[in-house]
Amino acid sequence: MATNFRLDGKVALVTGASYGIGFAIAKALHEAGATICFNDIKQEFVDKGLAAYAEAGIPVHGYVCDVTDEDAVNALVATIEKEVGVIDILVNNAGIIKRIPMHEMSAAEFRQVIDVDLNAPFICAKAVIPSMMKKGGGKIINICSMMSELGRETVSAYASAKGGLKMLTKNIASEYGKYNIQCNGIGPGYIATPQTAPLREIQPDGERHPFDKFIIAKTPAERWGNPEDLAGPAVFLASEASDFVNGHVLYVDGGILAYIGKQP
Ligand code: NAP
Ligand code: GCO
Repeated sequence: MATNFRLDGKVALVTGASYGIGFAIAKALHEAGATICFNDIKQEFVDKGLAAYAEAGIPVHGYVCDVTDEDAVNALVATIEKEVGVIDILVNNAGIIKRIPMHEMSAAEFRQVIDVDLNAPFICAKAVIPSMMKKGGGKIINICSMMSELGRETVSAYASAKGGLKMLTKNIASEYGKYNIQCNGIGPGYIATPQTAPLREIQPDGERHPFDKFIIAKTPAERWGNPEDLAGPAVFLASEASDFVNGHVLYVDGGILAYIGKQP
């Protein structure tokens, strides 16, 4: 049914979803009927996540797993299949950023960002695809970025990874569309989460951060996004309603990519 946005009976894994965008997406998928699994890199973050989901009244399965570790991801997927069921929806959300001028960034730092933001989505998608093929379909949603399209000072590794993730999205769609697997991206604009907190810090003189003002001037909606702004797009891309949407990146950016920006 092209109008079926429900996810009843579906199992979803949202990576790095103890808080922030991942948590909001997991909550939305739960409200649409899916059973939620999430992971985070350390037990203390999983515990915090479990407490946050419990407070929101959402039953979840939480696991410790570093998404860059292929053996650990394969073990996680096997455990979820045994304890919960085959993963129907994978959301590759876990991500990091390092804001360092490129000429000062070490190759090790660059690699670390590529490892979490690009290699890990490959590892996680590779781990779930065989069961999706056997089951007759599945949904993979990669959390991309404005930096899948644009560059800016200090984020060379992040932009390289998120640009690569856009192309990985298209390639998974190309390679597995015939198995009824849809792989799409969500490209959030500037969303108020811990990841972007340094860009919104109030200055010693009480003024808003210059980057905060810059983003408001660049966004037709004239505000930062909230993690909840990604809920509807995630449910759409996880549901039957998007069964003929494949290899697309849905930018949820308040219009940033359409706009030249407000004249100072
Ligand atoms: P966040 O608040 O920093 O959350 C990211 C989550 O990923 C954290 O829970 C983090 O764990 C987890 N994580 C990091 N490395 C991991 C690993 N190796 N294994 C497992 N989990 C790991 O970020 P967010 O702002 O919610 O962003 C979520 C996603 O959206 C990221 O991919 C980000 O790049 C993307 N995004 C964000 C924005 C934005 O404006 N905020 C915009 C566009 C795209 P810890 O608990 O260790 O931190
Ligand atoms: C930055 C930001 C961005 C956002 C986001 C934009 O330093 O420019 O952190 O990269 O997090 O990915 O879509």
